[in-house]
Amino acid sequence: MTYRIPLLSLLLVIGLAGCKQNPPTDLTKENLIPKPVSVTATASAFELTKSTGIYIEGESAELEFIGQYLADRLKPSTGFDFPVSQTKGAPKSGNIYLVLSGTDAELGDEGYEIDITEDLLTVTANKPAGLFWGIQTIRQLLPAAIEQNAVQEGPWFISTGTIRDYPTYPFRASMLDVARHFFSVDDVKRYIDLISMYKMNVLHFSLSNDQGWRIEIKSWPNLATYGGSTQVGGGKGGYYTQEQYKELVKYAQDRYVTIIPEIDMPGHTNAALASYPELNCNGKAPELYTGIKVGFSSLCTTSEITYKFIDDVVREMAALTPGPYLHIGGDESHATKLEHYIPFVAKVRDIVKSHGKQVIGWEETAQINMNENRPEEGIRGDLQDKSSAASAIAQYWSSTKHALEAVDNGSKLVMSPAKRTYLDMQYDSTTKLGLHWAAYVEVDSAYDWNPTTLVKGIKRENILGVEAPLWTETIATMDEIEYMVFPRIMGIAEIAWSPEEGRGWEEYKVRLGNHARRLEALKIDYYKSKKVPWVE
Ligand code: NGO
Repeated sequence: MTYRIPLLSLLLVIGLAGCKQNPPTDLTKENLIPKPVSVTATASAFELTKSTGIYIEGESAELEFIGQYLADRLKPSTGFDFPVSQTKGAPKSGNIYLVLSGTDAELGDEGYEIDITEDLLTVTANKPAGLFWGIQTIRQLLPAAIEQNAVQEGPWFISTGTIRDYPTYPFRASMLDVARHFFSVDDVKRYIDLISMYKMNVLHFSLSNDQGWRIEIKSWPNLATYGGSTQVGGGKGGYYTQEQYKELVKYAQDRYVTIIPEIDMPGHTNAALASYPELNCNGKAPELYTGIKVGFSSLCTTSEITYKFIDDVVREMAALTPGPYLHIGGDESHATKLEHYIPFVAKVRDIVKSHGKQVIGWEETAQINMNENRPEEGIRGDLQDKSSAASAIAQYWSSTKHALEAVDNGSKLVMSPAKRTYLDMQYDSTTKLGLHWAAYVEVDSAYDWNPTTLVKGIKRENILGVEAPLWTETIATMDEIEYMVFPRIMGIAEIAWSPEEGRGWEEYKVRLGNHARRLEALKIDYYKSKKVPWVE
C-alpha cells in the first residue's frame, strides 16, 4: 500500500514552517463539547480564506438563513465576507457547502455529517436543525479566536476528516427563572445563544412565581403590570409584552430552540394572588412578596374563577407558543391539600390539552393516589386509571418516589436532579452566589452521572431528556448567570447529546480545560474550577 501525503499538507508544512501557528491535521484531537458520535481523521487541513463562500444546495430560505447565521459567526474575527449563495452540486475548491440530503436514517432529525477535505467543508443533514448543530461543531473546530468580536490574525485551518453525530436525547434543556429576578430580552437572547452553542434545543422559561409575573396576559392585565412590578430583594422587576415574547420565540426558533413557558400553579402564585383578590379563597389579595421562601401560596383550587383564570392564561400562552409543550409547574404546593392538589392538576391538564398543548409538570404532578372520593366537594378519587397523568411529562428534580410514580403512570421523564443539574447550587462552600440545599455541585459532579443509572427503576425508555435549571433567587445580572451556568452547562449538554458509553470525567476535563480561551473570547464569565486543567 502506498501512503500519499496530501499535497496541501506538504505545502502547509513547508510554507508555514516559519509561521507561529502550524495547521492542525488530526481531527480526532479536537476538544469538542458535546463529544460527537464518531470522528475520523485524514491528516490534512482545510483553510478559510478571504475568498471562501458559503454555498447552500438548492432553493431554501431556511438554508439561506442558516448559511447567513454561519457567515455572521465567522465574519467579525476573520474579517472575511463569506457570501452566501445557492448552488446545484458541490461548489468549487475552498468553500463551505451546506446540503440537506434526507437519506441518512442514522442521523435522524438533528444529526449531521461534516466532511472536511483540503478542498471543501461539507455539512450534510436530513433536516435544517442538523445543519445548525453541525455549524456549532464547526465553530469549535476553528481556533478559539474565531469567537472574538474584532478581526484577528488567523490563519483559519480546520483538520480534515469526517464527523458523524446525532443526539442521544431529543430533549436537551436549560431552564431560566426570570420570576425571582427579571432579565431583559437581550439577556434572554444571549442565554439562548449560549445554550444552543452546545446543541441544547429547549429553553424552559419560568415566567411566574411568588415574586413576579413576567408575561403580559391581555385578559388579566394586572398580572404583569402589578404582579410583575417587583422581584427578590425589591426593585422594579419587569415583564415581557406579548410582542417581546414573540420576538424571543422567533429568536429561539431561528436557533432550533423550543421555548417551553412555565406558569407555575397552584403554588408559587403569590404574584398572581396579589394581582387579583378573586383568586384567593378568602377574596383578599396578599402583598407582593420579595423574599425567597417557598411553599406558602396557593390558588383557590375549589373556586370556578380559578379555572376561568387558568383557561385564559393557558389560551394566551398556547397562542404565543409554536412548540408542543406548556409547563404547569406544580412543585412544592405545600399550601394546597393533596386531595385538592390531585384533582386540580388533572383539571389543568385537561385545560392545557384543550388548547392543543402537551403538559409538562414538576415531579409532584405525577401523584395520582388519593384515598378520598367526595364528588360533592369536587374531589374525585377515580383518577387511578392513570390515563390523564400518563400523557403528561414529569420533571424529576428531587423525589425519587414521585419520579417512580411518573414511571408507573407511563409518563416520560425529564431528568433534572437538583444534586447534579441545578445551576443555582453553589460549586463549593466558598461560592458567593447560589444556594446549597441540595448539594454543592462542583463541575465534576454536574458531569459525572448518567440519567439511565441515577435512579433505580428509571430506564432509558422512560427518559425524554435532560435539563439544567437556573433558579435566580440569588442571581441578578447576566454576569452572575454566566458564572453559575458555566462551565457546568457544557457537561450537562454533553450528557444529553453524546453517547453514554465512553464518557468519563478524566477525559472530559481535559477537553473542557481546552475551552478556556474559547469561553474568554465569547466573554463568558465562567467559574474557573480547580478541578479542571484550564489551558489559557
Ligand atoms: C426548587 C423549587 C424552586 C426553587 C429551587 C431552588 C423546584 C422545582 N422548586 O426546585 O422554587 O427556586 O428549588 O433551588
